[in-house]
Amino acid sequence: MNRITTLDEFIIDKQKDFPFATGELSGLLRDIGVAAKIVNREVNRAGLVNILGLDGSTNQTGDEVKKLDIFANNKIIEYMENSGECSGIASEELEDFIKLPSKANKEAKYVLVVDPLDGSSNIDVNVSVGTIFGIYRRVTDHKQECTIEDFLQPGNKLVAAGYILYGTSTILIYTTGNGVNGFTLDPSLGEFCLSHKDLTIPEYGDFYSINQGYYLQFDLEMRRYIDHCSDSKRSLRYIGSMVSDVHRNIIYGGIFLYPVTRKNPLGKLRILYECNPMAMIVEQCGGRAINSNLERILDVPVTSLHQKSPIMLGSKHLVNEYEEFVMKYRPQNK
Ligand code: AHM
Ligand code: MG
Repeated sequence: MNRITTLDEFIIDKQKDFPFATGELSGLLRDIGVAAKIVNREVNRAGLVNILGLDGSTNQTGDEVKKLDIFANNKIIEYMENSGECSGIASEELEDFIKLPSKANKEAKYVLVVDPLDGSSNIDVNVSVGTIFGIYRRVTDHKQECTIEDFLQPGNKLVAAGYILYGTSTILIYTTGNGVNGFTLDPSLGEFCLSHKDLTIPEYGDFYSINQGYYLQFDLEMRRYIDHCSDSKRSLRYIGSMVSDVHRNIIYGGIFLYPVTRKNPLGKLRILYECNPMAMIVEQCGGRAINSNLERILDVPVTSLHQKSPIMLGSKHLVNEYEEFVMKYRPQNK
């Protein structure tokens, strides 16, 4: 019988590949894994909150009951504070980044960017949600507190990225820039166990994921591309939860598109918390991620914490095809 490999074992084992590694990144990844288990527990019992009448202002212990995305945000911050490996966090839930105190004699050299619960509007209807995270090495003096410069780095500087999908099972996917691996939570063991080794995305795929309800708000090239997907008898699959939609496309092959619309002329998704980490994972799986100017997402300069971006990512062939449609149909004066 094959012996299972837990997330912790895997992380420690991978660290051996880097003889000068200090273990800080490994520690940080392990702490994210623990925070994910706690968020998972709360996501799973979200439905009970109403049944048990806990959605008022206080819970059994007298604490205020928080919305799940705020709970996830706070839990991740709490774990990072205790870990001592992380010097600051920028979160989709927070207007500004927060600085974490470093442990004595130890200057944390990483910062975390996170969307604690992406797609959280889906929770009340029992649809999958996810956590997205990215880790940057600081660019400022590690002996000082972190600054905004540590966060405003392009995606190509990410040292690690990952997501947790709270679906029919809970899966944690991560990369440190050397391939992608996935770990499924075994509830009986309470451990993430290696389930998707060296994950790759199919080069072709039959799925396209886009909010087609905005069709009339899309630009011409996007409308033509969608028509093409439909003409090619591809299946439209859109959960409205980026992690779930991208995960399916990684496994089966497909493209996820969140373009500019009249309502969101800069796109809707945040480059720091959503686009960059997901782009790194998809690229590491062998796929592509670009914006509507056909720039590689990971090379786009990041100038503010909540910067938005249009994004198209997934199987290489499908993203290449989208690129061809842009070149063919984009009006010359645009
Ligand atoms: P959120 O971070 O507020 O949850 O929003 C992000 C989500 C993505 O997961 C999803 O792809 C997108 O918003 C859906 O948006 P829309 O309802 O406009 O299609
Ligand atoms: Mg989000």
